[in-house]
Amino acid sequence: MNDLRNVLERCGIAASELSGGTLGVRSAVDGTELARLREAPMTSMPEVVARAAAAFRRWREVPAPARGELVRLWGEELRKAKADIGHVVSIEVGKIAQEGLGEVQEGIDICEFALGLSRQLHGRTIVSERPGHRIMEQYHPLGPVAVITAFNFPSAVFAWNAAIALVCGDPVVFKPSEKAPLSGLATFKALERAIARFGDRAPEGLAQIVIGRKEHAQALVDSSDIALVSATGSTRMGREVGPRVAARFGRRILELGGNNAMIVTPAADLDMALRAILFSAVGTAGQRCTSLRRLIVHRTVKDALVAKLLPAYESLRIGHPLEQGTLVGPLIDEAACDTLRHAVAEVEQQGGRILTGGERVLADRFPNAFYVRPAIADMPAQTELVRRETFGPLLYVLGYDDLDQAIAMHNDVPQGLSSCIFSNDLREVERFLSAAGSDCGMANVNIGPSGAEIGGAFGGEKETGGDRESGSDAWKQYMRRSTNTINFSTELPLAQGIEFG
Ligand code: UN1
Repeated sequence: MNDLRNVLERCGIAASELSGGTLGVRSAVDGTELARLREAPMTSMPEVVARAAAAFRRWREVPAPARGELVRLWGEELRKAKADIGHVVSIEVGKIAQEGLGEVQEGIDICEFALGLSRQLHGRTIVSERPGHRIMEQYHPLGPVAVITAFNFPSAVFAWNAAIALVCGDPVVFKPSEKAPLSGLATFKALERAIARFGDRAPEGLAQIVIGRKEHAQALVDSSDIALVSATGSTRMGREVGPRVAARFGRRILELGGNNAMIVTPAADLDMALRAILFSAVGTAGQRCTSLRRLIVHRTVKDALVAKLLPAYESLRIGHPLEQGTLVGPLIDEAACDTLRHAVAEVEQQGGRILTGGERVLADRFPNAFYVRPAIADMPAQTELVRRETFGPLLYVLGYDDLDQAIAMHNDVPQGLSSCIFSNDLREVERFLSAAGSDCGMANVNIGPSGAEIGGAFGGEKETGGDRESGSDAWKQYMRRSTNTINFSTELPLAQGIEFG
């Protein structure tokens, strides 16, 4: 506990900030209360938004490459604080050390990406049908961006959004998950240090954090001064946020549920598949949006693969996430454990069989925390249970006979985030990547569905929300496009050849 206090202090969070409030923060590792943070009064929400709107009017006039300097400094601060923030993530949400550090590294990576981007916010030049005319497009800053994040990536998802928003000229208002506000706060403090180093060109209110709950998020969602709401969480949350933002014609980026699958064909390297399955199904205790949940295996290799998987699952070291050798930490809380236990109980009701795992473990050592043994369930078909996202380490195994049948099964779920195929057969791989293949936002070959790099666009289709964030051209959603037609002739010809008068 004292150790954590020191780490938090090095992250810029004073001891006085950690007590006296109404938002209790618990460690997923052992259930101890880490802090009682003060929530932003609801009456302050209009001021928060007004400050962001005022900051926007100044920030949009700072040239983009100068804005890039700010994210460069943020990246530096994150580098310096990497071990500390990673530690906070581990203690707060229970990620193993490597994954806590990896999360901060995603933040560093996106800062570097955004720095380069700050000199590449290009529009196009378009030929005009009229003589002496030219058409061009420009991308302008959009306005304040609200970033609403989930517990499972309490640091990185804020960084993905904020780094891009800031170089695009948009102030940010960050509402971290109430289950993981400390990791968010530590990441935010690093941004504040960067802003202090950046100096006067950063307007007051450029980056704000709102510690609070659902109603705080709702106030941002409903505010017409918030130009873009980027929200990560459940499909249930997205169903509420999407229509509310749409009702005021705001923009939104929704990153919702995933039900990610791997197809393993007879042409797969099974040992590689095995390693990929382990990381993507049990990493972060199965609590990534991109976690592997469905294994669709050709019947000729299914038994062989399962025979390799079972001993690997049974030897997984489950425990305190910061102990050497631990591969699986705790679930976030009791509710998550109950959901998993219910799903495990439903497996048999739906004609399946639990092959291993699913039980709570370490309850003696950690009576107030929730560790489970990762589970594998053999399912006769893609039942209602399998089609639903259960946010934990429960992997369904399904058999298939031909690839098109496997792809149909793969796509026959409401979610569409990430997917992959293990095969060394070019035809199978290309079929999976083709228009008739995986319908997900991400489709991988010979790697698992999780652990995407920041350089690609991240997001998915269907109930995942349909939007993209992070790399590639996802930045365009954080800007508004202006199409400009310029006449440098002495005539005034009309488009479409129209004669007027
Ligand atoms: C999430 O689970 O919300 O691709 C984000 C991954 C990570 C990000 C996951 N880079 O698994």
